[in-house]
Amino acid sequence: KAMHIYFCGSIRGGRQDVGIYQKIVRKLQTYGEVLTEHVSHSDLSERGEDGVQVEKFIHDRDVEWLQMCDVVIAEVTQPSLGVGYELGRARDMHKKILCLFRPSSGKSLSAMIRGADDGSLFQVRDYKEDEVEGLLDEYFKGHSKV
Ligand code: 6K6
Repeated sequence: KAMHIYFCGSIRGGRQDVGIYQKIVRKLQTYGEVLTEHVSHSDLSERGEDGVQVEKFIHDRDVEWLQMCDVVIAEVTQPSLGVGYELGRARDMHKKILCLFRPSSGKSLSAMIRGADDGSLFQVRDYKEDEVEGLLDEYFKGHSKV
C-alpha cells in the first residue's frame, strides 16, 4: 500500500515559493501518494475567492486527509496561517512531521514552529534549495518507495 503524504505550502499566505513546492512534490511522489498535490500547482493563485461553503469543504477535506496521512511535509519559509493551522492539528494527531525552512530568505521562522521540534515526531530542518532532494531522500530512508 502506497504511503500517503500530506504536503503543506502557502496559498493565501503568498505564492512566491511555488517553484520550490513543485520540486518538493515531484520528489515526494517517488515515495508515495501526495494527497495535496494542488498546493504546488502554479495556476492556483492566492487571490482565489471561493465563498464560505467551498472553504468549509476545503477545510473539512484537508483535515480528513491529515487524519489519513502517514507523514506531513511542510515548506514553512513563506508564512501561512493555513500551514500553521495544519501543523498544529497534525501535531495533536501525533503525525510524523518534517518542516523545511530556507534561512537564505532572510526571514525568521515562527517560534511556535521552530519550538515545536521535539527531535523525533516533529522535526524542523534549515536547508538550501539545491539540498532539498537529498534531504528528503535522507528523511525517507527506511520507508519503502511505491
Ligand atoms: C483557492 C485559491 C486560493 O485559495 C484557495 C483555497 N483552496 C485550497 N485548496 C486546498 N487546500 C487549501 C486551500 N487553501 C488552503 N489550503 C491548505 O492550507 C493547503 O493544504 C495549504 O497547505 C494551506 C495554505 O494555507 P493559506 O492560509 O496559505 O491559504
